[in-house]
Amino acid sequence: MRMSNDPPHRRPWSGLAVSNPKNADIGILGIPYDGAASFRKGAAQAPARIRAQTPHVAPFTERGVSLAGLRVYDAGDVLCGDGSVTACDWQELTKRSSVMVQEILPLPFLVALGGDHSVTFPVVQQISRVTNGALGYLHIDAHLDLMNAFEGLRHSHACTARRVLELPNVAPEHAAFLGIRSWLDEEIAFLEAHPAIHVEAAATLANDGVAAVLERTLPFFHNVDAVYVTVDIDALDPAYAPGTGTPEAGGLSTRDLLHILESMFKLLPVRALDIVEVCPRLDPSDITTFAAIKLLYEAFGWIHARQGRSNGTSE
Ligand SMILES: [Mn+2]
Repeated sequence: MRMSNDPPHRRPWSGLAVSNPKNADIGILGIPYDGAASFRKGAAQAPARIRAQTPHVAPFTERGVSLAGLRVYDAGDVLCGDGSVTACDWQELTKRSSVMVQEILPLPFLVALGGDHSVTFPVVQQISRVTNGALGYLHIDAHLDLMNAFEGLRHSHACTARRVLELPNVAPEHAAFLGIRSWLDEEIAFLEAHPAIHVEAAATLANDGVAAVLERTLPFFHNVDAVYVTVDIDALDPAYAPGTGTPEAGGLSTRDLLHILESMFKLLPVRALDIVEVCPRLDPSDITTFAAIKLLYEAFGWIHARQGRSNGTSE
């Protein structure tokens, strides 16, 4: 832990962290669980690694907008049993995640840090419970995660989106998948049975460009009450995010992903964001961790601008 006489930007979350959730703009929780990863575990280390690097990042967006005044409440990590989350039972993890999500649900915006992609489900579930109408689900990933079960597990990280689509207010016509470049027979059959689901392959995105993809995707979220955005860091090309369990070549650039997310946050009622599958032990030079932090800090900027508008002050 750094000394408290460090300059503010040398503190966790670049000095934006507040110790009291009351009146915070953003609530963060870590879910350091990788027990549902099918290959190359290690994402459980990501919340700690991401936090540890935040004192080395300036509290600004990439366009030079100061984040000063943004109040970020970090609720810490979901822990269970003896504190070893990796060995945690899935049911217990879900229960404990739900309790911690509920603590920060009153805040205007929620951020969850995985963990493998399975940790998305308990967070979306809680968001769906407090969303009166339709909840949009934007899944940015190399993989669809639409398996009913994978290697015997219904909560495998390959089943996350399938479980989310079982929630009562997440309809296929309000679900979009971007960056996809890995497919399984059962997932293709599921998509054929649910043609309302919108899928943009990474190859299509590269071919048509971000603007065309946004134009096609945004209408799927018209008339929803809230949108949940999940970012599996493996949506990025391994050149930008090598530190992840199941890399797939041919992915998005960080620039394109920022462009997509910026439009989503500015045009849609995005209520929560998670970033999952960062695997520090496979991450030379912390490239992937810093990519995740860049996405987070830009999201902070978009939320800060939104809060400024809702408070009646200028951006
Ligand atoms: Mn993935």
